[in-house]
Amino acid sequence: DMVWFPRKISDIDQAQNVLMYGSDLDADHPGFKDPIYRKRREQFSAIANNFKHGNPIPRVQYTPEEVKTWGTVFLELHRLYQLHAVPEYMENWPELVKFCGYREDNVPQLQDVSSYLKRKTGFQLRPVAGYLSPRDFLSGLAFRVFHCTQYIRHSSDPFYTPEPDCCHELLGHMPLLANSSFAQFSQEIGLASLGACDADIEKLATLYFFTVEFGLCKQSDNSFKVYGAGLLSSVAELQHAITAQDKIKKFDPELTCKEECIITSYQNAYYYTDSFEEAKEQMRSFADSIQRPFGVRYNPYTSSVEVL
Ligand code: H2B
Ligand code: FE
Repeated sequence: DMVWFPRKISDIDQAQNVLMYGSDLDADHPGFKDPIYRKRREQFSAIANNFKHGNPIPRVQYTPEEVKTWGTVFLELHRLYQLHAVPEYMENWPELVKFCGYREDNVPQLQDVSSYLKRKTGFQLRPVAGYLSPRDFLSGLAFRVFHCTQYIRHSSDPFYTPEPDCCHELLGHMPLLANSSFAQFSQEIGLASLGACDADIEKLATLYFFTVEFGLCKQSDNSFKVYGAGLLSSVAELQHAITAQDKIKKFDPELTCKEECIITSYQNAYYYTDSFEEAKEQMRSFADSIQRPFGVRYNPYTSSVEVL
């Protein structure tokens, strides 16, 4: 039997398996002992759980404390981007400032970013209550839907979060989803995941992790610049990755897909390609090697997947 997967974009309403946190926080989470934070997180969970494809994403009035946490992260990272982010990341920054309210004193609204991306690369955002299952997360990418958390990390530790939050999404992921080559790369990983067996989902999730979350690109002067969102949203690990040159290896899907993803600490290794185009080519041939008894083709006119 074929495993179920979304065939049309509204089917994503049925692919919302949140694995961790959601409204119940784990004991080692910095917000666990803070009843006000937990209560606040329930509001964000309600937005995500009530969301249906095609709805506008509700706007959130962030509290002064939340805006302060955002501002702290924003300022520190923005300084590092000038030095370490790939040019493709910086390219769209002025538009994010202009159209989406990227400022130290303002947390951008998901709906504004979603409208901007839709115009730019066809990507749209969907609010999610926490860490989504890799299968569901990847299937969203097949339709150019990016699941985005809307809550912000706990104020006690602006530079650390054990789970994705809106600082990670907005600063780490959004600028590159506005790049058409990167958007296509993301969608191709997603399409390769549809209906794949669990073992292949795990390989694709690992490749996603070491590219989209932790990847680097070699520049024409042989230096490395960062495009991975996990690095572009972590002050400490960004500096670590860029100075640990012996840990930077050439991306090779066959080998990289067997590496361990470390969620709560620094990676043992980071992977680079010479360009997004190269990562895309390599991912494409890897995806072709995945055994599926059917093919899929995305129809952009109907936002649906044809099974061949
Ligand atoms: N869920 C959420 N909310 N944000 C992510 O960035 C994310 C996710 N990443 N689930 C996924 C898993 C990714 O690391 C891969 C595909 O497992
Ligand atoms: Fe991420």
